[in-house]
Parts: sequence; C-alpha cells; structure tokens
Amino acid sequence: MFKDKEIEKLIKAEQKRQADGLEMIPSENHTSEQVLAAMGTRLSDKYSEGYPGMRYYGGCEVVDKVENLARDRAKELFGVTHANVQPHSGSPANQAIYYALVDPGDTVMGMSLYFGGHMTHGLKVNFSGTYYNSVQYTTDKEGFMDYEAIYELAQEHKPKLIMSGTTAYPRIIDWKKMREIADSVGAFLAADISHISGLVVSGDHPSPAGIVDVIMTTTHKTLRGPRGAMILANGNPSNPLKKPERTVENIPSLIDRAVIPGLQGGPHNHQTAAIAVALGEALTPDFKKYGNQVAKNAKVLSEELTKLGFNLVTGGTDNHLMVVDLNNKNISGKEGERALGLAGITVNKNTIPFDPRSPFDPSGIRLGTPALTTRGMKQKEMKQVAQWINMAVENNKDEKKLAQLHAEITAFTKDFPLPS
Ligand code: DSN
Repeated sequence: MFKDKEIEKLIKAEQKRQADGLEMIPSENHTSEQVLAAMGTRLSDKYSEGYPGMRYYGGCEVVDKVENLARDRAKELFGVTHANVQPHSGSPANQAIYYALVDPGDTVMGMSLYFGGHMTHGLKVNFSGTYYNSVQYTTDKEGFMDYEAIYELAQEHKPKLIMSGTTAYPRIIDWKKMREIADSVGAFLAADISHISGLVVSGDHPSPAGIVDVIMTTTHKTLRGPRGAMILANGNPSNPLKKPERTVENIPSLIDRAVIPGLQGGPHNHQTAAIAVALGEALTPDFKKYGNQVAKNAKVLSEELTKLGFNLVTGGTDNHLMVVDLNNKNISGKEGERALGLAGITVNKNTIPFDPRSPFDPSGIRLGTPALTTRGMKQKEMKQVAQWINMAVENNKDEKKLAQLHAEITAFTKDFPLPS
C-alpha cells in the first residue's frame, strides 16, 4: 500500500485499534470506503480559491462540478436554498458565521461548553469569547435547557447573535423557542447541528431549517462523511463584488464572503468530493434507517446503564449520546475514560452540569452510538455493551480484568467489521 513503511505501520495500527474496540465518542463515526476513496484522489492537488464559476485560478472546470454537486446535495438534504461546503471544519465554519454577522466587541450568546455547548459558542479562551462580548447560558440543575433563563439572559444582554446547538446535550433542542428568544432582542439565530445533523436527516431530531437564520454542521459526525463542515441558509447570494448589508436575506452572500476572502484560502477539493459522496449516501433510504437505529440504540443503552445504577444527566437521552455522572461510582471522568479505554471502549471524559470537579478531571463521561450503529450493532448488542461498560467501571483498578474485557470485546467485534 505505502512505500513509507513508518506511516503505513501507524495507519494499520489505528485501523486495528478502531476495529478491535468500540468507538463510543459520540462525535466520531466510521465513513464508507467510498468516502475514503474520494479523499485519496488528485482533487487534493488543485487550487480553486473562489466559488464555482468565479475562481481566481484556471483549470477549475472539474472542481466546479464537484463543488456544485456537493452544494446541490446539501440543499436537497436539508431543504435550504444555499449551501457553502468549503469550511475546512466546524470551528472555522462557526468563525465564518461570526465574521459574517457581527463585529468584534458585539455581544453574542451561546451555551457554555461546560454545560454541553462548544468552545466556539463563546468560551472565554476561544476567539468567540475573546473578540466578542460573549454571554453564556447554562442548563438547569438536571441538565435540561432552561428556555426561560435563556430568555432572561437575552433581555439583560441584548446579544446580536445567538448560537444555539450543543456537543454534549442528550435532549431535543426546541428551535422555535430559540427563535422567539432571538426575535425578542432582534438577534441573528444560528444553529450548530454538527452532532445531530444525521438525526435531522433521519427525522429523529426536528430540523432548524426555516426557523433559524443560518445552520452549521460538520460532516463527519452522525452525518458520516469526511472531516469538514457546511453552512446552510435560505436566499441566494447577490453580486459578489458589492458589500452586502447585514440582513437575513443577505446571509448567503455574507457567509460566502466570510469563508473566502474573509477567512480561508483554497477549498480542499478532495474533501468536497468526499462530502458529496457522503451527502449522496445520506439521501438514500438506508441512511434514514441508520439514523433511526442510532437513536434506538442510544435509548436502549441509556435504559440498560440506568438499570445498572448509572446516573445519566437529564435521566436519559432523546438523541445519539448520553452524559454519565460517575460520582456514585466513586471514580472520576478521567479514571472512567482510562478504564474503559483499557477495556477497548473509547469514550471521553466530560463535565456534568454544575460540575464540582475541574474540566481536566471532570465528574462524567460522554458516550454515544453513531459508530457502533454503523458497524451493524442493534438493541441486543447495546445490552451487552452496557454490561461491559459496567464491568470496566466496577473493575477500574484491575488491569488484568480490563485486558480480559478488551480481549472479549475484540472477539465480539469480528462480527461487526468496519465499513468495506
Ligand atoms: N470535538 C467535537 C466533539 O467531540 O463534540 C466538537 O467539536
């Protein structure tokens, strides 16, 4: 495969690590071989700053078609009229939304990272909390979004942009309530659906399309594409040479100008092609079944973990993930992540609402079902996975026992290969 044996060895080692264990970080997934194949192509060699039909380089006639295909599929899938498929990933895509809609120093509002938001939603050490006056909302004590409290905070601070969306929230987001809050202060409303976009496609989570002003999603989580991101909106870009006013109608132009020349250089055309492939897959009935199964699996896993005495933030899940409070198990999130990792179950440590511990060693872990569902696991397997999670947590100091569990899990995974 590779002439570079050092890198070949590492690629094979990572492939084996994924195949021999259970990837349960809810933002991860396994793409199809078709998506992987599109990424390893000559499209990677091509520079094409600009947009289809308006490039700064020659030789873009083929990549124009690639990008248009990705844009058309994105529009069809999410029911919008404009798609920008060039953001290199989620954080740069959110940066483009800020750049397009607000000025440095303006007030912006988003969910605190420590309550399930994202660092680009206004964390003080992130650009979004440094260049903008960021106001952060939290959840209630049980971990549910508290729309009344968010409304009150908006009245107090009058943000110009509200970022709604989450990375560690196990429940449905009420886009209409967020719209009412944004309208009450005249703010732009953005939805970051990176975690749930696959569930939006399958109908397991309501779509924000037609409710919010602009949508951002990464392409590699439940959507199961390559790493990357898209920004979606309604309306059509206007004359690219004229600076648009900051209005809702102008969001397509504002976003396109923010991505390039505002923030990025050349699009990654191999990545765009792989996004087009993933979107093509997401348009099939099989993908809808996949999303439905992700949600069913998460529900069963959450019920089984609860039966085994685990405390789940909000008491369960409505989507693909759950946040488990390990306080009653007498281990920290960091220790939980380590023990599960040794058993071959990859999760990440995570804060719980009002966490008394530090984010570097918080009280909880975050886990989800997108990658296991891609491998064909269903409700029956989730019951077994819950048992393994429990055994790993119960035996977290016993390295021998954890190694035995890993061997057992590796044997089990042989019936659930990575996509081929
Ligand atoms: N890193 C992603 C996650 O794990 O949710 C968010 O960007």
